[in-house]
Amino acid sequence: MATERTLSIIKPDATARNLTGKINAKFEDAGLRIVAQKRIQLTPAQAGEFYAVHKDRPFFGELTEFMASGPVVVQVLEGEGAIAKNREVMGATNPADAAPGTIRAEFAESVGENSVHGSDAPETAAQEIAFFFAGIELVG
Ligand code: 3AN
Repeated sequence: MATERTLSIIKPDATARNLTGKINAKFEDAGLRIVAQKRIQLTPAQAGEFYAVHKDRPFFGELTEFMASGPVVVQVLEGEGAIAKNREVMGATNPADAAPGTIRAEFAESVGENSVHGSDAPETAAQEIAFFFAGIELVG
């Protein structure tokens, strides 16, 4: 399997509970390398732009408001099959369905406040990485 990069976000519910290090340990223990990382605060408009694909979903307003409610840590994870591996480490969207040991099973509070985001395909990974990072920030 090829080395891939994927975009990860540690969401406001997790930064508020000081879980950045515990979540990063899950990525690193799974063999994912954090090759870029920064802590930022999104505006509701920026969150809406990032989640534009969900703009017609009933939870769009709640989602963008939540993502702008506190700091997030945006990061690029690299590794063999990183996109699928990261989603495995994250667990299912709804923490009630997330497998034991996954980030969402251990830390997520609800389907909305679910601690982490991860890209779902190579095309979205490339777009989402470019949304937050310039090429010069990705040193491998
Ligand atoms: P995932 O993040 O697992 O790829 P998506 O792409 O279906 O899940 O949803 C994107 C984000 O929208 C989720 N991470 C979650 O924060 C939010 N979301 C999804 N479904 C709901 C829902 N029913 N109610 C509130 N927020 C939701």
